[in-house]
Amino acid sequence: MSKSFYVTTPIYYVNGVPHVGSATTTLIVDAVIRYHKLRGEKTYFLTGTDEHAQKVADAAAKAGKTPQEFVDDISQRFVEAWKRLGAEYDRFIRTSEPQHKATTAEVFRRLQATGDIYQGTYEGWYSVADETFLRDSEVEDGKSKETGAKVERVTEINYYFRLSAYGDRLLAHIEANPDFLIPDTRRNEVIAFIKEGLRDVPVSRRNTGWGIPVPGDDSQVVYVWFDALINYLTASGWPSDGWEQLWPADAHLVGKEIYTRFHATLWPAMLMGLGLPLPGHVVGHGWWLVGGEKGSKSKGNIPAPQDVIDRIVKYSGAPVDMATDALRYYLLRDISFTGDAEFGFGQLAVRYNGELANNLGNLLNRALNMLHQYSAGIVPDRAAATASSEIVAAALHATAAVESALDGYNPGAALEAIAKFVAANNKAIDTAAPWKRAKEGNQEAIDQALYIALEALRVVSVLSAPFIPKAADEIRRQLGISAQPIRWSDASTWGLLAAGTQTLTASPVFPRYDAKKAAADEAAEAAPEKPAAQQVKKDTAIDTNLISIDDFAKVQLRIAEIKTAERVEGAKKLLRLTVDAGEGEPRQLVAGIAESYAPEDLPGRKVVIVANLQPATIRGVVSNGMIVAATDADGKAVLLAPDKPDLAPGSKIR
Ligand code: ME8
Repeated sequence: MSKSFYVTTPIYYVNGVPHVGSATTTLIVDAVIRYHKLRGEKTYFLTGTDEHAQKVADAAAKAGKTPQEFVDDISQRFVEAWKRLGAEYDRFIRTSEPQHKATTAEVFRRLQATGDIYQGTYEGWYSVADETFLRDSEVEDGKSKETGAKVERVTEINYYFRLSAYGDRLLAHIEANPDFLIPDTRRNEVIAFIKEGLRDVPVSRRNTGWGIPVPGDDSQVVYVWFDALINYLTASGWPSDGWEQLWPADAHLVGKEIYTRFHATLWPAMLMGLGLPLPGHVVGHGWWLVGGEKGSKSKGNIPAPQDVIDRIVKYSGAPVDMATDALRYYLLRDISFTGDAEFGFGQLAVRYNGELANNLGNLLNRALNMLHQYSAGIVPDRAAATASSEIVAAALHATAAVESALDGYNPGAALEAIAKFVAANNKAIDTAAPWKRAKEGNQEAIDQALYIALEALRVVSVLSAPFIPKAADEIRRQLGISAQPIRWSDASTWGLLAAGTQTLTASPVFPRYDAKKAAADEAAEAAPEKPAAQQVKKDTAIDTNLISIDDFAKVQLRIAEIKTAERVEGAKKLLRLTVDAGEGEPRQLVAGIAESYAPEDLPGRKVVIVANLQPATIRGVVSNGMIVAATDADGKAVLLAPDKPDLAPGSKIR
């Protein structure tokens, strides 16, 4: 039997309930596994809970429960949360299970037999919050220098693991397998950590009644991290027959704080000691920050996934399934692998409205609406005629980009490629302008434009299925192809959408999220007693949701010169502008400045534009970017101009 593609999440501590941080790692694995499943591969997705921590026993005592009662309850909360998020795991492992206890004892015995585990006395520091032993040099003022967590002095008869013997072998493995550690920045960190010199690590603690007893020595329990890492092997069934169908894991996905010390050093060394193959990849992502600090269970500063879903439902009116997919989208789109990312409802709204409601939702809506208007909702016979369209090449390009991103465990890059492909399609419809062709009576041109858009949406339904599975199904339902199962290979075959397919009338998959109302409600909740005047002032306060320099660098601000300006018919506030942004050809923008500026005063003025904003259609006019303006005390727009009037259009603003 062939080996399954096997990927794991960390097993989460049950000292608190699931939050959007733990949800993110689970969803990354879910997206990767779904992608491999769609490719027809045999897959195995492992997640679960880590139950023997000291902090879990402490939390149980605080709740007035026995540790076992406590972990049974919280573990179930993880099961439920992952089900609600659509995480299709194959096994939910719990370290309090008999099978895991037996495997851990077996690993311990084997490493004792080879001399890799030996007896020694440990006196030093232990941080319960991080469940980590620390050296004197890692402690300052009773706290871990790295995490700030409180430490306690412990003296216990202990067992050690001979980690110091594995430095050279680990370095050799990392060298020989350049993609073992992902991303590169973490690989460099690990190499530096190992080169500093590895020391043997304690692997047991005094038995206080909670944990897996050390085989043959009931006075000790196995150190929780040693026990926890073994879960990945337990799930394979090792050492019973058949374990090679799962082991080695193809990848372990983890957050950065448990990367270097545990998953990239201790765990591979343990496997080397057992003579077992190492996992294919260890992939580490950064943290969601909340107000600049790591979001964590113990601080309670990070929302539960369900709270975010409820909020999306409340402010968009989306059904729960679509709100769930919207949360999946945001977490997978914006989690950073090289740095950290601020979790914020503002940014969630930007992604939701910009990429789901506007970009994707709009493409589906307008393509179906026009198909119903011009062709009774029936897919035209235009596959052959559209095969030379630029969109076909773009579809292949997007598919390749999504594959390479997912092969590298980078869902954000995959979603970016999909969003670009959808935007290219919106642009292609604008250019083909079926509504104009209708006035000319050119049905062939209409059919071609609409076939391209609908077929592109079919491709998008395949590419986006690992990330937003319910929305992908909904797109296919509206396209009239829900009876056909999704297969990954169908993304790269143009023309599969059959002529004559009866589509449904469009209904918005992602209704707009009312970010203004959400922000207003939040402000009111935060300051119910404040007088109105003070609340107005809040508008000018600097948002404390800090962004990183990398986030800022994503916004391309440019100097542009206004060439023409005219009012948009029927819209009091809007002007249609063409501007020279140094690109050779002028670009068209729509700006809400008609109440502050007369069109005839504008040509020749230099302004600042956001050049890489996704195109939007405002009152039927396409806007490629946005002019930035300040607001004066009366609420009027004030354009910003460079200090040097002859500054060339296209000049970058940093
Ligand atoms: O460390 N941002 O469990 P844990 C992003 N039991 N991801 C986050 C996050 C945040 N703010 N907070 C948590 C443990 N995570 C051990 C693991 S594995 C053999 C044992 C995610 O409950 C991230 O994946 O503290 C992180 O590594 C994991 O949850 C830590 O979960």
